[in-house]
Amino acid sequence: MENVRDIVREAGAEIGECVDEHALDAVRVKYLGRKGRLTLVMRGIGKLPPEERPEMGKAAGAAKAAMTRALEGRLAALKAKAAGKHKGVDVTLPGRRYEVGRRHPLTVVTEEIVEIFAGMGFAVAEGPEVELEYYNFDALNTPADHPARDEQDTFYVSEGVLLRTQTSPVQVRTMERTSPPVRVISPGRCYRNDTPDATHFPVFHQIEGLYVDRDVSFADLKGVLSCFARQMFGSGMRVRFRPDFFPFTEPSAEYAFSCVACGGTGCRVCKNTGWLEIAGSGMVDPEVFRHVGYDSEEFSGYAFGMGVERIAMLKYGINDIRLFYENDLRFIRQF
Ligand code: 2NM
Repeated sequence: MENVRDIVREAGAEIGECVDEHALDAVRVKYLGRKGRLTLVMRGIGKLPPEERPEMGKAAGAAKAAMTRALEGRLAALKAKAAGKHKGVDVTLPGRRYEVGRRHPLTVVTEEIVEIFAGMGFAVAEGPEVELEYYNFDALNTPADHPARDEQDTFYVSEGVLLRTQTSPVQVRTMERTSPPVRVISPGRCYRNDTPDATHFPVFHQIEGLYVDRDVSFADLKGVLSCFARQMFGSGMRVRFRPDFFPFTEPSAEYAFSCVACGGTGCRVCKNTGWLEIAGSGMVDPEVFRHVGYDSEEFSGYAFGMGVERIAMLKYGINDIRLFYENDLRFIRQF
């Protein structure tokens, strides 16, 4: 009997010291296994005198039950502890992902156009989007009664102050403070009171170019725009000029590139003409030179403009200008 009580006490102490399931199993085998200490005691009961057997059998049975409970309790505690440990940091989980931003397609195309003209010697000139009516219209020889000045077409901020409708006022400002030669392009945001549709939006982007020097001719203009067309859309590009009218250039011409979709044979994109109208150009009107103090007898210059959205739509095959302004990530992520 003394022996059984010692066995239970020692087993209890050993179980309490177990730090994992493996150690716990070793203790179970040591006491309850086939040759375990308690097992041997129980086997020996049959050899005891008959009157001692019932009491010893009861004590050994109770000892086995207590030991089994202690083993199960310790096992449950070890499992709970192990589960608790993993609630902290699970180093096997993938790291947190951060979204990476990218340039807007209009930024990408603007930078590409700027790079091409930079390669031909043009510097970038920028100016205010909230502009004086003088720089946006008067200095550009636009008559007081010209429809473009109408509140229907132009956003006025106050008397004589408006949101620029083109980036040419930047060029007027550049000429005002520098003497020829001047060779600049002005990329930037412009505003016109247009109802949005597939090809119009009240905010849009323009890039205008200007070169003023002695003996600048229309042939020089044709040269830079042809060179630009080929760098932007490929060596097969052809450029067409047709007479047009702008208040700030004389003579003026609209220019077109051979269709980027069909190469000029005719398709849906070019409405079977083989040509895509890009924008306007011309030789700077002497009236503009007079406003900035240039002598039009000594200097001549060409100017041209183009819509960034138009170029981007042709480059990427986009059929609706509004997509640039919706910031739908499914669209934005493609560039
Ligand atoms: C265009 C078309 C034709 C232009 C004129 C000037 C300036 F300031 F020199 F007079 N800058 N840009 C011009 C000429 C712009 O855009 C369609």
